[in-house]
Amino acid sequence: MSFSIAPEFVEKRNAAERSALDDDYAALGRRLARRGVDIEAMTTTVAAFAVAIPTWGVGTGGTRFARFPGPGEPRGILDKLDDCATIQQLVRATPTVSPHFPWDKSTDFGALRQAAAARGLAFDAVNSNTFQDQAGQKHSYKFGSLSHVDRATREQAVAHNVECIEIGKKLGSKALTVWIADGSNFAGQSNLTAALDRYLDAMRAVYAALPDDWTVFLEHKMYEPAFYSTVISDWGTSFAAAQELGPKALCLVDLGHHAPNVNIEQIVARLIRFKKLAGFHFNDSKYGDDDLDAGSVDPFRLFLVFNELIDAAQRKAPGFAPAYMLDQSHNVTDPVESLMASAIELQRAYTQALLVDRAALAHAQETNDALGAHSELKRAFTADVSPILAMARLRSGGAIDPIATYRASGYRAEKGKERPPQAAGSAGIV
Ligand code: RM4
Ligand code: MN
Ligand code: MN
Repeated sequence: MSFSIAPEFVEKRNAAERSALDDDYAALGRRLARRGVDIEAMTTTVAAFAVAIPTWGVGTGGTRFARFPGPGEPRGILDKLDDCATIQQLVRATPTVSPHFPWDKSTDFGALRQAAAARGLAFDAVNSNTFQDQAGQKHSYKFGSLSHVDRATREQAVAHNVECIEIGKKLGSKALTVWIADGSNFAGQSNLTAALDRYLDAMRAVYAALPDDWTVFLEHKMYEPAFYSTVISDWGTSFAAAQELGPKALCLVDLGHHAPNVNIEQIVARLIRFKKLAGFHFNDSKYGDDDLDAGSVDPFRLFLVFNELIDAAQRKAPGFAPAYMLDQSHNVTDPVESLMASAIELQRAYTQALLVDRAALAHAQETNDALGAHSELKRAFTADVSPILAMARLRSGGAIDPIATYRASGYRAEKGKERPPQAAGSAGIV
């Protein structure tokens, strides 16, 4: 029997923290009521917020220099599901899991779907991987995959993506995320136009394999592992490609995949405007694709992204239904703790964005009151909404303080005993 945190343990911790929470919640409720905001309605909305956990996020990540594995790392997809279920048990905002293939390959995907359901989880978008060579693979991706100069290599990459769709159908997914590492390291190495043409041609074949109710998410990234140019380098290229492919192709925004100082929230607004926003890979960054924990470097930027999302949701922007996923690499923390903290940070930004008085903001904008408009955002951003988040968790059966509860449960130490270290694992991004 593998260890899991007993519900009674969570209840006991909650009971000890309950009266302080009730106090803080009542005080915040009074404060919000003065501005005509009903805290109860807010808590109900916040309790419905959900973000998918990436299976590769529950393993310890690494850099190109080293990886420092932690104790009790997941050995395969079932262990990963156990960790995801623990996150969901305590946080109650992460009911889905986004798998990556072939990392999460299984011999029986029907059984895998049931294994997830037995843990209260479902599968979100499936991710393909043509950025690594797999054992026994005929053609190497060293010089690209969907945009490779060699047709047979491109066909192999297309076949892998089609296989991911087939797997996703068995898992109950409705979307495929395609990120390619294709690009070049030297000026002149690649014909920039021809590489994009080959990508589009290959993606047309992937697109053709999508079931009617599926979408494909195109994920752009400016650099790494290719350092001179990447084929799908930015949101403009992603948008143009999605436009050419058709209505089922949408653009995914990974927060770490942009040029420094780019206005990400404006990109989000543009994609919403043109009905091409697929959703997000949330994380945070200081320099590039750092894959740091969401909200850990620039929580204001995260808030501004959610500000655009709430704006779109409230004005019922046509075609607006973004998928929320985390995509992080946890190198120095317990991944379960990082993912819990990140899900809470997203929920916090979401709640703060809900607090923006849209009518007051619009009035300030229309009267050219720049500071008034900005102050409206800052007022919402600086509100401490923690009691709403904790109450939403408590009412959904989660923990008032997920990280403290997790630490006190001894989960990681138990997993350390159950899951002896492996020589090489599929966990994490290395
Ligand atoms: C990439 C990108 C993809 C993720 C891989 C592991 O930088 O963010 O979404 O699948 O990393
Ligand atoms: Mn990503
Ligand atoms: Mn990335």
